[in-house]
Amino acid sequence: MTTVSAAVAEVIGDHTTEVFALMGNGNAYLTDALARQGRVRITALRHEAGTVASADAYHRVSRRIAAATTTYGPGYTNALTPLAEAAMARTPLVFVVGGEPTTGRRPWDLDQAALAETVGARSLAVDTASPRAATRRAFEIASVQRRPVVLFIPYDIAAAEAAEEFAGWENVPLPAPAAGPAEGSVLADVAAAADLLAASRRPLVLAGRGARDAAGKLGELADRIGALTVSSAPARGTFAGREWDLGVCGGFASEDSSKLIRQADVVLVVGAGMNQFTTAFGTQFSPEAILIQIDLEPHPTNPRVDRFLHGDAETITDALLESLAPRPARDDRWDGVATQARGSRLTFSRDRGTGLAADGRLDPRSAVARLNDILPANRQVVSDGGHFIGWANSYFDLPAPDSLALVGTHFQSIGLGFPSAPGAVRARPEATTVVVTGDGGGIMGLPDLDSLIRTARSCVVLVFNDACYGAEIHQYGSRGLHADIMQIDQADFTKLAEGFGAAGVVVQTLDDLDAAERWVEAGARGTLLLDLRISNTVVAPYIQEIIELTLKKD
Ligand SMILES: Cc1ncc(C[n+]2csc(CCOP(=O)(O)OP(=O)(O)O)c2C)c(N)n1
Repeated sequence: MTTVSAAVAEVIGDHTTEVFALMGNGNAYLTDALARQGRVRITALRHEAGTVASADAYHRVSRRIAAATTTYGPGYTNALTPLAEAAMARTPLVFVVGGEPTTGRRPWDLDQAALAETVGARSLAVDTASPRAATRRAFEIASVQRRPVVLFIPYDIAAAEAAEEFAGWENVPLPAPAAGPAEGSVLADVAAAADLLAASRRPLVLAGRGARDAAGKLGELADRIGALTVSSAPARGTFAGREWDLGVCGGFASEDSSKLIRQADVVLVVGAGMNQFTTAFGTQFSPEAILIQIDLEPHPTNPRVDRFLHGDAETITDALLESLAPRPARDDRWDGVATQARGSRLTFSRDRGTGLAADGRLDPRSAVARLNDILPANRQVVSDGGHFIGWANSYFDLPAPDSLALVGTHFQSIGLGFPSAPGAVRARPEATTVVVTGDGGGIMGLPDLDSLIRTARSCVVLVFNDACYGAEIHQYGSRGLHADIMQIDQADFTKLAEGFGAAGVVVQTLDDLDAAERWVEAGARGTLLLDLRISNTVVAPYIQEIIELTLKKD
């Protein structure tokens, strides 16, 4: 006999090789079936947040779909924060959860479908008649609509016999992707956008994660019209090694790059959501600049957009290339204004600090600048949220697109660094994974430091340990709010890492980073945690911008 859970597991195995799981009453038969069928790799997480966060990170890095699974009730609610993040980030994933019995709710059952809807996910429940078709439909909806889908297996039918399938679910129409403008109007928009780009004196191409497949063509387009290129933080690496690239756009841009970005008169924004980081809270582009956005979203994602082209990046870039005549190649793009951008020299014109800050603690800029030189070039970064994101985001070279997973930024959640890291490790096992977190977010996501250490072949954890919730100190402590609640007792993360079986080093001076050099020389194997005892007196420029904007509003 095939149980409902075994039928669901079969279809999961048809769609993915990766399942991120924590078991309980609601999914015990499913995890059993997955393990017995042996078609997927099951990565065990220690907190349910990690199941969904890892499936999300797996997709962000590999662009392939993964599944997550937890029990019902508290297992499910524990995963709601990363589920909201995945929905906001438009990450396709299937999250299989125990559901209320078909006979009705028990005292401890919640309206789980309503919770899914509240956080922006779709949901459906399997039945005994067509569990395979329902599971297939869940994967289809996730892929077509680019969103997480929660698939409930009602508790009382998890181990019941699954019928031979009948076509029921195939007859339920698949929800269409959100509609955009009609085809003819897109062509007219392409022609208008091409005219604007052709007439531009200082064109700039800004690539986001949605531009990955169009990266080569966008480079061609930039050369054809004499544009500079730049990318959003998560898309860093899109133009790696290209001349005339300004690195990252917005709050994490180097000062020199930022000045040039502000001089662009036409900005072609491709597959970038233009959030507050990319736009540096609205200050990154000249108020006179014309913004043209190409995106899969049906509507512009920022009110600054002047022209919107709905569609996929590659197709529309092709159409633009067809419409744009080459300009004579020039070594002085932007009429000579941008010659410093040649050879990407601007990206790392950064202040490296002097090792220690005035209070005697480590200067984070000096530490990341040295680590950028030490750590293997084949690397990917997984980042938690907090003040510290300014450091790795600004100072680390990344080799290729999708080398930075920032799970948490869409929902503005901290604490998802460790939970998402195992997913990134599974997606790119050959790279050294560099996980960056604060002491606040690190402690919040601590259970899955264990999962990370168990999973990673080559991993460095950087804890920006300033013994406080730094972002809050800078934003609210600086305005006179009581700061006691913003402090964190000095934690020793090396002891925590050792408890989970990894090596750790407390880093108080730049010389202490020699340990990282030795680790790399020895083959960069296993997990090394560097507990960076940084000063909270060095404030990242992007936070400075937030403070200044808030002060202006007050
Ligand atoms: C889940 C969640 N809780 C609280 C916050 C509010 N918050 C934003 S940044 C931050 C401080 C983060 O501290 P830490 O991880 O130590 O990094 P730091 O800011 O010190 O670099 C807090 C509490 C949030 N964004 N998400």
